[in-house]
Amino acid sequence: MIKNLIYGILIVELFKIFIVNVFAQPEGTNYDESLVPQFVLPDVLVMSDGSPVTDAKTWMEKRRPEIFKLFEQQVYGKAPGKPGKMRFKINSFNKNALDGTAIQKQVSIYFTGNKNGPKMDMLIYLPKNIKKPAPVFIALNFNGNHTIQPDPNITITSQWVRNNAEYGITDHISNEKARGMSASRWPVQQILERGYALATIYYGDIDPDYDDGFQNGVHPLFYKKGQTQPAPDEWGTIAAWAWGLSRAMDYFEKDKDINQKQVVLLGHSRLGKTALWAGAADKRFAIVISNDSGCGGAALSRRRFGETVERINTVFPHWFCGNFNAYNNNEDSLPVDQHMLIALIAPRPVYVASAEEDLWADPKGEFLSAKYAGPVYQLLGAEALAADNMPGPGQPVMNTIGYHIRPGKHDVTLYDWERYMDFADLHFRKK
Ligand code: GTR
Repeated sequence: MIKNLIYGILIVELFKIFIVNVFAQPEGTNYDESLVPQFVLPDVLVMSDGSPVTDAKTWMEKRRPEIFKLFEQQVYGKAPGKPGKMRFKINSFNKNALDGTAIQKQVSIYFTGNKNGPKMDMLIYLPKNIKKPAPVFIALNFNGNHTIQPDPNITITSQWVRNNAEYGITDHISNEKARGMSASRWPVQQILERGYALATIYYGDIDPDYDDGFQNGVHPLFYKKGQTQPAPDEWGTIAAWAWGLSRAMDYFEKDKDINQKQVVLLGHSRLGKTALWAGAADKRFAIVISNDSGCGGAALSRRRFGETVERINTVFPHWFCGNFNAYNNNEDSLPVDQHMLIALIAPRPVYVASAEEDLWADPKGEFLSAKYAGPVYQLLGAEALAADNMPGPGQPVMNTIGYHIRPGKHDVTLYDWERYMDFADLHFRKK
């Protein structure tokens, strides 16, 4: 009897290990450094016609626009600009939030100015005892604003959300139980204590994260007459999320509590890819942080280590623009690689972070992008990454470019946040 029970448990455990491994390592995934192919990266400081870029003016006026356009046309897709009419509505204001330690605001941002039209809802926490306007961290969230804190005042999103049996979400509609479910990734109290405000928006308000042929979300708002989906060089979902972040920035420009010159944009994973692209596209973001962004984010595509271009385009066909499919299994013909995405942010401070066990996101490829963006930072009078080789776990490197790898899994932890606040302190409070 007991023997059978033990056998039973053993079989279940073995099955679990099998499942975890099958999903973590789709067939053909390379996790072996010695199998990373030889490759030559496009030179960030050489124009497509071969002419070298040796001064800041040529970078800003020629090479940067050239690279930006390549990312637009070949990777993320071109997004529309700021809509002609927008409207902001403060839905709630609580000056005694979090046991009286914080101010909480909830704001709706209407994309077309129409109060019944599409909108995104922003949740803002402001520290109480600092001189306003406050520097702010902004980050999109994966499950709804109500999931970042177990705070009963936060409006539960009515948008489509990912199902999650543990929280009783089975029909893509969130609920009370989900309040605070992602709280470990959002150390609100610590952020406020260090004098930063925090703003967040549910990414599904901008575009729900599934492939529906671009019928929901913000894409249809901008279709030309007769258009039913974006053209191959027009915005996919990552570019749409990035566009939404720029609309958040439009709002900050009107909010006197927020220091619009000190906006730190942070994103994890697919939202780390989004943060980098949003930071490249919109120079109003003062600091950009990529947490475990991996393929299509900070990791070099040409390394083909962990997640690859083909795999990401297959599993998430809505994230990038149609043209990006041409590089499936064909990374060497990309006219860009991801170090050039980071270079687009220069000379603004940028931070790339990895996790030791997050091989799927290729920590070394993330590090190398931060490193190879260095020559552009130097050309603009800023500093390159102060490490030739990858630092050890828990040994952050910070100047204009920051990098760390921490022990552990694909996640956003308090350790990550603490380093990001150190980095923001370094740049905002150095004078
Ligand atoms: C994975 C995807 C990664 C990363 C991650 C996430 O499934 O392959 O590129 O974006 O999801 O966003 O959590």
